[in-house]
Amino acid sequence: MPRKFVVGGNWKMNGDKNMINEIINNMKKGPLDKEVEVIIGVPSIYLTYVKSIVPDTIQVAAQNCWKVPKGAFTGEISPAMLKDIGVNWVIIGHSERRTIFHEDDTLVAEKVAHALESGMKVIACIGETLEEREAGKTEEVVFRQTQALVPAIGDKWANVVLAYEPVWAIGTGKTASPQQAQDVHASLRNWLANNVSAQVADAVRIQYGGSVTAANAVELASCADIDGFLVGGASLKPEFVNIVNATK
Ligand code: G2H
Repeated sequence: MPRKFVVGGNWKMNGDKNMINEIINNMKKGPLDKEVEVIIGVPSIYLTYVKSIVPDTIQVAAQNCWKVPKGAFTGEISPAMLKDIGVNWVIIGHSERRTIFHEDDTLVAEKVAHALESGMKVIACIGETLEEREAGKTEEVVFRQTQALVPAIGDKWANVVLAYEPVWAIGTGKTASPQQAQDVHASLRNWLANNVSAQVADAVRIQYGGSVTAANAVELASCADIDGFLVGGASLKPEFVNIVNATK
């Protein structure tokens, strides 16, 4: 079965109500390719507001969550709370969480496991730093990050999208070339075939993330193993519509 193209917008810690209204109005005008799954990652404080103004065709994600349902974890939100307000997707393990907030492979895996057990869908992020790429360790790093997720995901791969985001390409204006991205996506799929199953390798969608824009999206989208994007800066701009429509 062909993999459905999936484009996520990761607003990060950006936006206010005025800006959100503009972004959503622009997406409503679109038109957005109906064959593409669209998920916007919204700051937690605006999730309820965004849910109240988006059409059902646009799904909403949190950008993080904690690893248990409730308790003394000041400042955190749980998958149970997200589900309570109708949010079914969460981005976990973004490199900004891993780097700035020191989330390691183990914590990321625990969060993924709990989110999936709670019935949520997860965009799980992986990717190497520039130093790791230059040391020839790209595959070692992304395989290690993915390996940590395997027991956490168990048999719930249908509810997971992998986002390959080379850290050196995030918010830097430096995009991985289509060949660089395709090579890593193909290696990941091969690793999944050998370490999980051929069925999972074939079915799981792998997004590319890192300075995706309307100008580079079409070429990246034409690569065989790139099944969508996780878009940061450009998801706040009107060009997000063009990125969603990159396979048209
Ligand atoms: C990578 C991406 C979105 P940007 O972090 O997750 O951001 O497109 O701004 O590089």
